[in-house]
Amino acid sequence: MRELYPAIEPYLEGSLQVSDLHTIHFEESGNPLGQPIVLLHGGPGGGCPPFYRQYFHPEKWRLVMFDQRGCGQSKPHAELRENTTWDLVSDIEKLREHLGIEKWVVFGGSWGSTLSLAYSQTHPSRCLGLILRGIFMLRQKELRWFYQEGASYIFPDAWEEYLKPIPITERDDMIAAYYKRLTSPDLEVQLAAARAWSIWEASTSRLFFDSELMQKFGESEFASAFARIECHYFMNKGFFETEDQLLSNVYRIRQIPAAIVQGRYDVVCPMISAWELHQAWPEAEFIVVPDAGHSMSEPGIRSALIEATEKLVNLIS
Ligand code: STX
Repeated sequence: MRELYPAIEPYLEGSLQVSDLHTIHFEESGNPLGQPIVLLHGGPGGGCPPFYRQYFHPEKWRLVMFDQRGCGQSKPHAELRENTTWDLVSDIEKLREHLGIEKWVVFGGSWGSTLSLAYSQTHPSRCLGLILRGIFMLRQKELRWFYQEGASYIFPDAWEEYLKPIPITERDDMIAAYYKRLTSPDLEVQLAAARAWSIWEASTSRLFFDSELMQKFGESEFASAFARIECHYFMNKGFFETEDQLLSNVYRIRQIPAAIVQGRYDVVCPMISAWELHQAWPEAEFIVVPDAGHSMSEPGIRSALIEATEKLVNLIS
């Protein structure tokens, strides 16, 4: 089993204005002369906690992390305007150019895998490699499973709490019902919905219940960005042109060295999506962790990610 690398501090932090409205916060850590890698966090709306740095060998990598529009330390907080997948793809390019990086490895889990696929399929020549975890392609069947019916059969107790803010008459479309509340002018209504939405995801992310995660997801700052931004992207079907866009465009990235890491018991992003991606992209290394759920902190996932990252840096160096 691989353990996290020791905690490190960034050697550079900054913000980049990416539109009239949005400024994103970024940082660099590790080795300024190492292989460049960009980490795309989940949600959308999840932000980058400092421990994410510890997945990367600090002498081998030049790690770039940033908070996507509206979350973490990016401003304005929880903003939904000018916030689409394609805005984020263009932010990644702006950041790459700003930092003077020609090509980099792209590392992303969950929504981070969605965005990694969208980015690499748009700018394949900028990608040295891809490490994807907990595959999510934002299709209706994935949203339906987690937010409407499916995951509810595995976590009926947590589901009860997720149902609570929504009256019975509106429960046939939970995402739409949540969207209404998450964008309500009444901030109390917004916050109650944001907390319940976020706690549902925290309750189901791990094989074993984690009270620390529950606490973080229940905090109002975190929950309002996470829930509002996720729900906004899901209402808009990820801003994709077709349901299967990320699968149909795999041909654009097949030549890029890649690893797909998936927990067998991932309830948030069930393995069917990783499996379909693997079938469309047999060249990518496919690693199924037999005793893990969704979270990148689970021991088996953590270990597989560190190993895949180590293997890739040796391949490209
Ligand atoms: N959203 C899954 C996702 O991307 C459907 C995600 N879930 N939790 C996270 O991201 C964080 C741990 C980044 C908050």
